[in-house]
Amino acid sequence: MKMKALILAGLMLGASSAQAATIAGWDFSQYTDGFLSVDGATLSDGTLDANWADLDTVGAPGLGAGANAFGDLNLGITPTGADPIVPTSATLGGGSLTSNNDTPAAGVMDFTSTATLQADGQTLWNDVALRVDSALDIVFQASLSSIGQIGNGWSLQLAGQTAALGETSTIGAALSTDGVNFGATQNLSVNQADSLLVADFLTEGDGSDTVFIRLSFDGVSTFIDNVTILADPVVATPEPSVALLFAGLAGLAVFGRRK
Ligand SMILES: [Ca+2]
Ligand SMILES: [Ca+2]
Repeated sequence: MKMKALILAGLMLGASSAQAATIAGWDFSQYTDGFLSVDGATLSDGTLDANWADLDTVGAPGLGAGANAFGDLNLGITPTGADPIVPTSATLGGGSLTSNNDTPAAGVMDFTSTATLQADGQTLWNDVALRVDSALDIVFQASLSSIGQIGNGWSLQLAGQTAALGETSTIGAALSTDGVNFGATQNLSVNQADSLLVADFLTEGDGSDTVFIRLSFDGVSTFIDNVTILADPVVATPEPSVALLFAGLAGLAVFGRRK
């Protein structure tokens, strides 16, 4: 019986989860309307923590406090006050984009859960999207390393819209596992409609606990919002030698109890 239980536990350890989780998400609501400042503080260093993460268990699960351990945004610029990236409520529909609202926590809690977000530690909540006005790159990093897991089936979802009626733009989305070498580039087409954009990286990045996704903008003014990086999180399987060691220790424990 004990051996059966051990085998069953081993099978469960190796099993993958059934559904993709939002590893890290950004709604940009920490930014001040019109300026790259965070929670009313002075201009930041061009980085922003994720404020959504399905696997966050601190306080309210899935968002706010604790979510920062799962993701970082790097704008690639040092904010100066006259930046080509502007948090703005002056979108075509006003305020945040609404596409991709229901991605976090598989729709259980969505990007409109602002009261919960603030109750879980976020000081300000501003109804803004990011407007990108120049040809530049922004890199989003998502990581499961804080909980010792790896991800398979990495993908990106975000809401996108051009800043002027009748305009079209293209966002290139590329994946990296080291933050240096990017590949598997996919082109996302943006138009005046607030639309869900998806880049599925299939097996690129499988088995990695951390991925970097670079968005390359073409210079046409474009809004983005509710950026999410998803994957199937899996408990990292020990190396064979480590697994054998654990099996040996388990055998010793059983033997010890029988004595
Ligand atoms: Ca939380
Ligand atoms: Ca927003």
